[in-house]
Amino acid sequence: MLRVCSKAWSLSQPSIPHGAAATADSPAVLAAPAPADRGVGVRAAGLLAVSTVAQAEGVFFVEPKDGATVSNPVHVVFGIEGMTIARAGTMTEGTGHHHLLIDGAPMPKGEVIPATDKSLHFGKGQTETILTLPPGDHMLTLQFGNGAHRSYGAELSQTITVHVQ
Ligand SMILES: [Cu+2]
Repeated sequence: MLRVCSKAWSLSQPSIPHGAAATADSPAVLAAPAPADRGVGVRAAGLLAVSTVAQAEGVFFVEPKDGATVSNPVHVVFGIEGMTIARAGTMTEGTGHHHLLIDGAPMPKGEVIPATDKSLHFGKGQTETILTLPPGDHMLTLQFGNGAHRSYGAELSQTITVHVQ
């Protein structure tokens, strides 16, 4: 009877010496990883659900799609869920306008988005634009900001990469 137990756990624990004490310990050793794995699985599923909801209620590129190969002129269409588009200067809560950062990353919440040839404001409430980009890979970040051009942060942004022919 002792030999049967010993064989069962020795398959995965070959270094544990044979004996009554080791056999008694082994079921606990073997059982421990299973609940831990399930815990990780539940946490991972929870995170996935949260990020899916965030994407559905956030800012996104309608086109081009992430990883797309495009040619000039590049037609870019902006999407937004859960916020209302308003002209620059409108300070009503839950409103703002789009900003397109060319080869730029999302901006921290509250920071004023600069106005440059690589940081474009759509303060009239536009939801699309046409760009001419140098050939090669480019990162495009759509950043939603309030009426005073302050960033709503990474949660109201999307960054994609496009390959310009
Ligand atoms: Cu702006």
